[in-house]
Amino acid sequence: MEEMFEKRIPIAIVGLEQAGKTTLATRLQTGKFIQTITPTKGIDVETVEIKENLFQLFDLGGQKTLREMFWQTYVKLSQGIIFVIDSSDMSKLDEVVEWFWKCLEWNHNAPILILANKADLAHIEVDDLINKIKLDQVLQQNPQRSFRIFEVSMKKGTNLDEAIGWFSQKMMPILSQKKVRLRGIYLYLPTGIPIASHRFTSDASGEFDADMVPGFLYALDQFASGVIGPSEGLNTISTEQGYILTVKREGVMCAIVTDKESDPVTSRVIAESFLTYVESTFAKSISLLRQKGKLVFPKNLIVDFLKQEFAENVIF
Ligand SMILES: Nc1nc2c(ncn2[C@@H]2O[C@H](COP(=O)(O)OP(=O)(O)OP(=O)(O)O)[C@@H](O)[C@H]2O)c(=O)[nH]1
Ligand SMILES: [Mg+2]
Repeated sequence: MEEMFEKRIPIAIVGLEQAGKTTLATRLQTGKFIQTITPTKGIDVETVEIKENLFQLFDLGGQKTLREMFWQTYVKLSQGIIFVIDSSDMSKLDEVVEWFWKCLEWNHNAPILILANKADLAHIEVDDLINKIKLDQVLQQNPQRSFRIFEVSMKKGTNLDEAIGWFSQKMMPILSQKKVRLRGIYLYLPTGIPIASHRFTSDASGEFDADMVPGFLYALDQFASGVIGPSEGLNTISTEQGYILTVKREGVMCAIVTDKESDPVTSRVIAESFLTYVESTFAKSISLLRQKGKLVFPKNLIVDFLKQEFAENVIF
């Protein structure tokens, strides 16, 4: 039987507008070149399977306002970065370099695949690009970092297998080593109605009624949407003590509270997997809850799930 919930490795696809990010994401999903019709307006999230590993691709919009709004959060959260460059457009190179180095600063560890795209058009040579980006300085920042540049054409598919092959090899489950110390998990409806929760500590946070947490997060989300604008459903609240991370799906949400030593990427993967599991197993219960306010979930839902799926990651 196919596993119902699997760990997905988060990957940020970044690059300026028109670079070919969405073209890459669609190619990875469908295996073919599909002409994109519109620029990405925010973030598109796709799950793709590459060499038996599941990757969650964050296809980020490349327009300047979108870069400023979203890139940092997603680059930080990702375990791998794909930086796409339109090598046929010399006029934007300075901007490319600037944003490339911002990404490296935001995430010192993730492997980076650089794609010099549109090799089917007249384009800058890879060696010139390497000089321009100052790629030789990447290792000064972190001698352990994996990075490589490939000249590709997303349109023709040239060199893409090689590039993705290299990248997926670098991405082999880094995940299994990462640890998370959980304080609590909260499952709730997007309207803030609690479904299930589990708390792992009896410290200060224990003074809170667990059922209040979703309502509070809902209110906070509403507040943020009002002040900043609607969010795409993934937010991390970071405090000196730790993280509160919320993941939004259509019918259900999950918040994970961890200490600050915990790996936020792994926390997010746990939350995503948990939601996938809940959605696929309890779809009926969720709609019952939404319609009739009735609760029919197994008592140890959360702990059973964690022990079965993330025993090597979660410190109980
Ligand atoms: N000639 C050529 N055109 C390409 C290639 N890859 C992408 N394009 C075209 O470049 C344009 C932009 O591609 P997108 O994938 O939408 O670019 P993007 O990086 O997602 O852009 P934003 O969403 O605005 O950030 C589209 O018209 C693509 O068909 C390529 O390898 N060669
Ligand atoms: Mg796009």
